[in-house]
Amino acid sequence: MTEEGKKKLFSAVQPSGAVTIGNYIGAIKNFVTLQDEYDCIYAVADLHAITVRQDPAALRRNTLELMALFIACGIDPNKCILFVQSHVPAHCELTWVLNTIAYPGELSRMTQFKDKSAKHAENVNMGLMDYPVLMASDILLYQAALVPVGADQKQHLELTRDLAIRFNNRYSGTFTVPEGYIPKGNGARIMSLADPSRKMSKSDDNPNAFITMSDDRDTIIRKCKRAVTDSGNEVRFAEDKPGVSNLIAIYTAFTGKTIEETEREFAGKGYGDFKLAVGEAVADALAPVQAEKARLCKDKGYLNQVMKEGAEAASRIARKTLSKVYRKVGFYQGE
Ligand code: AQP
Repeated sequence: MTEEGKKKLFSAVQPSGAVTIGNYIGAIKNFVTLQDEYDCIYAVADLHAITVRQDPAALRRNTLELMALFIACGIDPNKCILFVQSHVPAHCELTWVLNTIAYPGELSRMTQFKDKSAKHAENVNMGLMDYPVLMASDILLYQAALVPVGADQKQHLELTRDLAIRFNNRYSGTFTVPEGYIPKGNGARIMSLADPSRKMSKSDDNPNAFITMSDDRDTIIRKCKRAVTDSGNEVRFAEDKPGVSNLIAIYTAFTGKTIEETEREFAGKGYGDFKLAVGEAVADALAPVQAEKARLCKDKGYLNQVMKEGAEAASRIARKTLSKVYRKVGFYQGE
């Protein structure tokens, strides 16, 4: 499990659908890179997922599959703590306390709350508004110094820092104030293939807007071929070319090539050749991950064991912080 002395790092992904290459490039890819340097704690955020309506059977399946995907992508349960958020009750308990120092005004101003409220107008629930407080609890429970997330989560991370500072000021130093680890430049925010002005999201109604980590080769290539591009036919990374720039970001993330190398590689070639190459690069990179994930999904006993051990290890750290918080706010704990 984790080692003493290293800085702690926390992050999570919601099992709210099939994980996209946006989630992978913005978050999971970094989870793997950082696991040797930090004491890493990664969760499947099922408590967050129910802030929008989920089919219960699909949620259970997605939870197991996400755990398998983490491992198939290279996260090593012997180096990191891997667990399911609802298996550690301290997340809900700390959320309650932090709710008492969070203001409705700041929560209703969050971009994700506004976007998701508009998208799920029939189900604007308190959990949706409280999402960032639960996220703050996730991070602060583990005294995480670093949080690898995509750029879309920057605002929530800022709120986490505000809540930590607010609590520390009111009750004396309790929480580590975390820093974000957001991929630099083009990988931070992968955009929708159907509308490059919106981020790629696993809950998008249009399946052509995203590539999932389990899409097969033909589907990946078809989606890349259909991706919305810009006028002209020059493969160049530029602000006035959001569609092509997004495909370049995806291509560089999966091939390890730079933007300049990519522009040179496709100089004089049209969008058609480039889109095919993007599709092939993504499919080639995902094939071994998909095979490993399929193997792991057949071994439920192993996945259950990882989750159980992960929840136990996470609980040990979380309860320590929670008991400190309870003491600070004045809850009687027996003296
Ligand atoms: N398009 C993206 N580009 C880069 N990073 C992204 N992330 C999400 N979308 C992109 C990062 O993935 C991690 C896990 O995200 P999440 O599942 O916890 O929630 P999310 O940000 O709300 O992701 P989705 O795909 O948009 O899910 P739904 O549709 O269910 O809301 C986070 O670190 C996030 O930054």
